[in-house]
Amino acid sequence: MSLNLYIGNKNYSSWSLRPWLLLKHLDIPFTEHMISVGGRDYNPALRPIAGNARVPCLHVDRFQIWESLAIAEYLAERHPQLWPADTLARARARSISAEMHSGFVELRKAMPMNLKFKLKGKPATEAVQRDIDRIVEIWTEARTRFATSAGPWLFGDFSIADAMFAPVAWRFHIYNVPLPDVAAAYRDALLAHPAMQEWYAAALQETEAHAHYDDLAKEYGGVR
Ligand SMILES: N[C@@H](CCC(=O)N[C@@H](CS)C(=O)NCC(=O)O)C(=O)O
Repeated sequence: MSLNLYIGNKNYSSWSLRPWLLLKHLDIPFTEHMISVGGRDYNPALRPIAGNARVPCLHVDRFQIWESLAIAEYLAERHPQLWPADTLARARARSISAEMHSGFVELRKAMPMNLKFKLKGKPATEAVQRDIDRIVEIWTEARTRFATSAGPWLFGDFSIADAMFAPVAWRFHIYNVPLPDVAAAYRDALLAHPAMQEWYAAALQETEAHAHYDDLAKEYGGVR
């Protein structure tokens, strides 16, 4: 069986990071194909690669699986450890993964992933702060109520929920978002994951630039 993962630019494509991280975490061999994406609404060049004309898309042999959460579920069917073993913990992990997949639009718009930056930051608008507060609440509940094993992840052991929130850790880091201790420790654990560091190092090598993302740096006080 061959696995081919189509992803966007590592510097910008936060959706692509999620399944890539899961495959790396599981140490599953796969072939990576990078497609240039600029966050456009519709990109016809992606149609032959993914039914939804978006990346990421996993090709299992020649069968396409698109949408990051659907790819994660496909992997979890083969590697059940990607969801917590306890039924209620698993339900909570699914709730927060789905919430991440469909929500936090204000945070995403205001703080796009752009790994070449580490900015001074600025006070968040009310709507963005609401998203940040909700993420802090989710992380804190998972870490204090559900993380029963010694691992630093939301549910103790690394799960799909961690992959879903991984780009948020970069956003908080890039835009210098102040966090309470539990959330800050979890952000740092995510940033230190070897696969996150591998993605980051590759992103820094990329030369493609998109002004609509890069110009935001000025709004956030420039580089730290
Ligand atoms: N809901 C989708 C979102 C995927 C998405 O929006 N991908 C962006 C890149 S991060 C894309 O393919 N954009 C097309 C383009 O910019 O050309 C998922 O979870 O996979």
